[in-house]
Amino acid sequence: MPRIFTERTKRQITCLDGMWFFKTDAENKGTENGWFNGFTNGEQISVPSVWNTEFGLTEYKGAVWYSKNFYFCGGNLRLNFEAVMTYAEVWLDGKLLGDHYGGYTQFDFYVNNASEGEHNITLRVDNSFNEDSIPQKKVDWYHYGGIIRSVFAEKVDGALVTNTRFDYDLSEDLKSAKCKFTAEVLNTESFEVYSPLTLYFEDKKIFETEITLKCGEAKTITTPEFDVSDIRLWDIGKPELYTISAETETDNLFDRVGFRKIEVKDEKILLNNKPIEILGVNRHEEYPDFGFAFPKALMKKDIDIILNLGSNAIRGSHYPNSKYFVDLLDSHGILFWSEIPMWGVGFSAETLGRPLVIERGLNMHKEMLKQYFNHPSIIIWGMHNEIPTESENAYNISKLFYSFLKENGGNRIVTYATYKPMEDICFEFCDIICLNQYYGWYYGDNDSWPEFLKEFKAHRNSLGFEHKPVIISEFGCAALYGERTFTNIRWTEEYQTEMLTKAINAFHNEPMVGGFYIWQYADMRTCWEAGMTRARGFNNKGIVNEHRKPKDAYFAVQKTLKTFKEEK
Ligand code: ADA
Repeated sequence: MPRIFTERTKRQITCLDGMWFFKTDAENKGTENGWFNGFTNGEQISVPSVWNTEFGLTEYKGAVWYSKNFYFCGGNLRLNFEAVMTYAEVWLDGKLLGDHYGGYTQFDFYVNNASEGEHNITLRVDNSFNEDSIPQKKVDWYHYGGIIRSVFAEKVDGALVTNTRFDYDLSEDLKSAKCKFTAEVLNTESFEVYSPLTLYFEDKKIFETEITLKCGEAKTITTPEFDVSDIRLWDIGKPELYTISAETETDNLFDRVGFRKIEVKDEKILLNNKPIEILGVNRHEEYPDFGFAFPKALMKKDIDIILNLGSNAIRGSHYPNSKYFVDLLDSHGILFWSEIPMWGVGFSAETLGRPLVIERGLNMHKEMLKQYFNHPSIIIWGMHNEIPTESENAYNISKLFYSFLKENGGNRIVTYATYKPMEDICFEFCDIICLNQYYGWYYGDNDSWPEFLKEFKAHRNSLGFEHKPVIISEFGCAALYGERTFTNIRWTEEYQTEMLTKAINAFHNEPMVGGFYIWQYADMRTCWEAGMTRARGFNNKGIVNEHRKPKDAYFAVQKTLKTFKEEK
């Protein structure tokens, strides 16, 4: 799926979305049978999609193959995959190009001097799990598999601009900034290339140099520091954006940036030097009829529904969302928390010590940072969710991820969500303490919140972290859409309404709490392992159902958030 703005104008880009030939490989015989040479008959599937919405494949886990012929005009080719669930191996005309692990981030391959004419691209995609998988088999969402975002074939020549990164440091009064602009360039030709490289901020040329790249060489070029004055700040509901671009003789890359300052000071979260209260929702990028191949129109609709609620923040639980969605957040002034799918109880303390798990986790952070760095809406990098943070292995992994994200992640809060507030030993590795708690659902009742907050505050202070604000990163309860009774019992809309409004008021009245993310925005399909205890096989804690129909709680939360605004 392209971005919401034009990213490149010098490349010839062909979108390979549409019908692909497809077959399952339950016996794992495809490689042996030479399927990587391509197949262009039999069943077809639409790309992007998840195979689980096809007849007979709802519960299929394992290997599948995709194959498609396409016309290429000749020259150097880039094959660009926005996201494939979960492990992908890619062949062009029977030749292995490489592989990629991790279902929610982009990856690519370059082929030098591809001939003009028809080519075949074939993928083996595997969504099965083992002890080194991220996430592990036990998650509370559905085990979808497939090419979930778009695929592109691009003709590339000469010195390529492969990525940009815009760093800035705002002045005290936030009126000007010292900036640095970095461009990554690459030569995929079989000969040395030479090109001017020009970097622009809006229409202004800010840096010009000449680059020479040997065959296969990549370079990272950073401008000297430059000033931008009279800054229009990016803020909640005030999405001021600027365009940056990098250009060589044969290529260019545009992106959008915004200036904003996020900071944690004396128990408060400050955005652009002003305290904010995060009024957020957790959102899975999932719709049961399309799985993770989430339609663009529904992204826009979700944003409209969430803004209409009075919310100012979304947590992308529990994986990097489509860039198209994050673009929409940038241009609507909504705060975003982006995290990797290192989810929960699936991870034992032992698993967290496995070298491949650590390596994959770090690599997922690296990819997320590189691909999402310029988005002003991302104010939080999330390292993991509900892992056993009472263990030494969780301590070590948190330390590693935290130092990587603090060093390379720009002006952002780094945190993780814990469900073990009293046993957690990793609080030194977060800028704000984020708690997932389910009073009124799994334990306690709807009146337990003030007492819990009091106890946790004493605990936090006893650990010496009184300066760290707390966010309730998850709280909620299930309500079946339309389920009402005369008695206020669990699973009903009135119980959910009471639960959420009591909790939200308790958070709002406790100065230590810097905000909350309701679990969750919309009902979503969950996997068999978790679904056994979940009505309909869905996680029903949405304040809208899976078709985005509002439950009573939606309007009650809307009303509560309105009163918070009126207080100001
Ligand atoms: C956890 C988890 C969520 C969801 C939630 C629930 O906190 O992080 O993904 O599973 O529990 O509904 O129980």
